[in-house]
Amino acid sequence: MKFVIATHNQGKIVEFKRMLEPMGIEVVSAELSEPEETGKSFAENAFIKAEAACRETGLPAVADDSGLCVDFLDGAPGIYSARFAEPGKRRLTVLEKLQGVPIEQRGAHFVSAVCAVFPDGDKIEAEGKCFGTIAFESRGENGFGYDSIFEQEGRTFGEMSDEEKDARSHRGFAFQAFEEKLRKYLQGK
Ligand code: ITT
Repeated sequence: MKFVIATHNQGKIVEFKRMLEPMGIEVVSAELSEPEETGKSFAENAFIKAEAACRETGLPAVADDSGLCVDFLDGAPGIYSARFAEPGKRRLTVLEKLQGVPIEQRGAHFVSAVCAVFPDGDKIEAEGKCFGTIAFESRGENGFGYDSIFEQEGRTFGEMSDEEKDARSHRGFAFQAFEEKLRKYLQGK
């Protein structure tokens, strides 16, 4: 089975491959437009991206809409995580907004909504979340996006190996649920 990966984010491309290839899925990239993410939820935006890629390529397509929700910021940046501040300034902006905030109030979680759309209009949706805290400073070079400021048990995702992150990340959980749903979907075909 072949899926077009509907993302322009390099970090996600790497993780999609890591998660989909062991399921026996061939992942292909394509020159895709970037549809406007007008949804009001992660799930709506994931559908918008997967549906557009499926329509453009005629192939099953899979997308993820994800983000970081910070308790102290009432859940921001949330679905606006990619547009929260200028590229390169997003982590620092979160750290600045939490300056002086004690550890007990630094709770945060990541969300990943995964959606696959098939040329006949069928879709599969799955969601994953993971909980942690916002670190006091950026640490670690692995991963992408907010990984170096999101901490679990004293280490940021940026300090974890790929395997460690995948075993506990929002995207790891979303793709675990997705795999189960895809298996059932294919059985019913
Ligand atoms: P596509 O829409 O093309 O997939 P994007 O980067 O715009 O790429 P989103 O709209 O889903 O993707 O925005 C997600 C934001 O949340 C983006 O800024 C990411 O860096 C961040 N993010 C998502 N998953 C993450 C992860 O596993 N680790 C760190 N940051 C993450």
